[in-house]
Amino acid sequence: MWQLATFPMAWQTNSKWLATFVLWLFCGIAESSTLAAIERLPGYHQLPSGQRFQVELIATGLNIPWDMEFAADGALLVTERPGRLILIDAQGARELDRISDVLMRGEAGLMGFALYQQSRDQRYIFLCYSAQKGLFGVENRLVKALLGRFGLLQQEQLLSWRGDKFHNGCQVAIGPDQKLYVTTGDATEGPLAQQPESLLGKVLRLELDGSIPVDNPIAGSAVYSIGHRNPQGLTWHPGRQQLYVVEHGPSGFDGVPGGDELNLIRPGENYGWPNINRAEQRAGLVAPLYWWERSVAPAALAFSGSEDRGDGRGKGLHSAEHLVITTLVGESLIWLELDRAGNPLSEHRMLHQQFGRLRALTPGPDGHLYFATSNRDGRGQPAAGDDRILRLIKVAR
Ligand SMILES: [Ca+2]
Repeated sequence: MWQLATFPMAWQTNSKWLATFVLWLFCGIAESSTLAAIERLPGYHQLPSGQRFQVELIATGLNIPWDMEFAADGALLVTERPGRLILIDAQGARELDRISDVLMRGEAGLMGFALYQQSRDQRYIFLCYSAQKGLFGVENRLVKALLGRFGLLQQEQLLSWRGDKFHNGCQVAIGPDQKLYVTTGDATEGPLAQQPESLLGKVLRLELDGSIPVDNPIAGSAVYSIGHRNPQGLTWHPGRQQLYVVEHGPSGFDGVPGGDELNLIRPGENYGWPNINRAEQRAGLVAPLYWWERSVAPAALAFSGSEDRGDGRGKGLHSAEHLVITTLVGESLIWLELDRAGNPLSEHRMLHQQFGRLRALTPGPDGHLYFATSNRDGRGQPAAGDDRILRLIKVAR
């Protein structure tokens, strides 16, 4: 008998990955969404290719949503930076749990997470958050827990490292290789990002039990790449399986403001912070794939699939794809068009200043792109209903 639980995990995850991508590729006007919309907002948003979108409101009244991911059963999980884990399903939104030792200070708090469906009945969550260390210190923690119907069970700390009021990174995702990837910030001490023995200013890679993968670039170390300032978004190209990371550039005290980066991450490479910035070149350091002169504060990113720019039948050299990036300062969804080799071609800003600061972002199992505002984070101007979760719906041209 056909049972999902009997398939090996790698098959399930890779196929889910592919299914999401394929759905997004081919759904024109998909209405098979699992989450009911509160309302479809008036107005259309168009890409230069002519593809049109509308925005639907999914949830209101959240408090600084930081990360979102759909579970295998179609429920949407959301972290709120003050420490709550929210579950949204067909019955609406409810608090699933509250992480008791979260410290919210400055930019710190409960941040990224990733889900792992071990079997039909057993699913895990990996959480990254800040906690108090000593009297005045901040520590970031990576915690694994069983995700039960009524909250977290069997919490286990896999790793901890020094945090700060600012620059904590703290995004988590599981790669197509079934490893756990975690971003860490420089905790406002740039030179630490250049020290391979420090866990700060890095992309880390771990096994799902917290041990160090044997094929990591530095033997016995979780460090996967170095020289990052404050990376908070990561995703993989669904076909090439390459890792893309966005990070915040300097904000004045540590360099000329601006210079936010998109990097293509390769194991063992040095992405240059704080020694190079923007398009500067230096031997042994990797310049960004793309960067922004004026700060947009890129928060999260996801691939959207192909947009046919050619003859309408998906043929020829004109087929391209987009990386969609939420921005906080930029208050928009950036659509970065890439050619087939992954080189950035053009940038289009959508929803500019319509919803304020945008952070959390995830593709849905319905093929739509879900994103959330971050207007209650102390740097925004909350509107009625903020913070909100929204979704972008493709509509017929
Ligand atoms: Ca995540």
